[in-house]
Amino acid sequence: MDYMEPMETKINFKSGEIFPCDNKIVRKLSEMKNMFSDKAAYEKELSLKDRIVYEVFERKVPHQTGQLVHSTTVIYPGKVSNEYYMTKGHFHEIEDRSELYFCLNGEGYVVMQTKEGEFSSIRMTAGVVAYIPPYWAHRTINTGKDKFVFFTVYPADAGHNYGAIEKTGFPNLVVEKDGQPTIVNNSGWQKE
Ligand code: M6P
Ligand code: ZN
Repeated sequence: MDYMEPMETKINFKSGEIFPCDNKIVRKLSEMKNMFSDKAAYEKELSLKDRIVYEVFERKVPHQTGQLVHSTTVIYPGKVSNEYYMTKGHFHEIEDRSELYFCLNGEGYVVMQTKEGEFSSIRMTAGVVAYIPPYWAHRTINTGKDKFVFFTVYPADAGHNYGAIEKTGFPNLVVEKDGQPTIVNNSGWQKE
C-alpha cells in the first residue's frame, strides 16, 4: 500500500494565514459582480478602488473521495451600501457533501439555503462551529469591524457550483440597519 504522509498545518487565528500555504485565492470586488443587491453602490465602490473582499488559504490534498480539504477564509470588514462584505457562496457539485466552519476571529454569519428556497443562518463568533449539512448552499458574511476568520473542512471531491447563486442570490440578506447586523428578505430573490 502506498500511504500518504500525515500533514501538519499551523494557523494564525487573528490573520487567518496558514503555514505552509499551498494555494492562496484572493477575491476582489471586481469578481463579485451582481452579488451585492445595490448595483449602483457596487459600481461606485469599484470605481474608487478594487478592494480585496476575502482571501482563502488552502492546504493541497488529492481531489479524491476520502480526502479532506482544509483551509482558512478571511473576509475583510466592509460594506457595499448597507450590505456587508461576503463570499460568493456555492452549492457543492456533489450535492450531498457537507462542510464544517470553525470561527477563529471576528464575527459574522453563515447563511444557507436549499434548492427549494428554505433559508437558515448561524451567527459566528470565535469558538463557534457551524455544520453545513448535505444539500445546503452556503455563504459567509463579515458583520464586524475586524477580519472575520474561519477554518473550513470539507470532502475533497465536493466541488463548487457557483451558477445557481450567481443567478438567484440568497432568499435573505445580512445588512446593517440602525447600526446592527440584521437579516432581511431579499426582494430580488427568485426560485430557480
Ligand atoms: C470556505 C469554503 C471554500 C470556499 C471559500 C470561499 O473556505 O467553503 O470551499 O471556496 O469559503 O467561498 P466561495 O467559494 O463561495 O467564494
Ligand atoms: Zn462549500
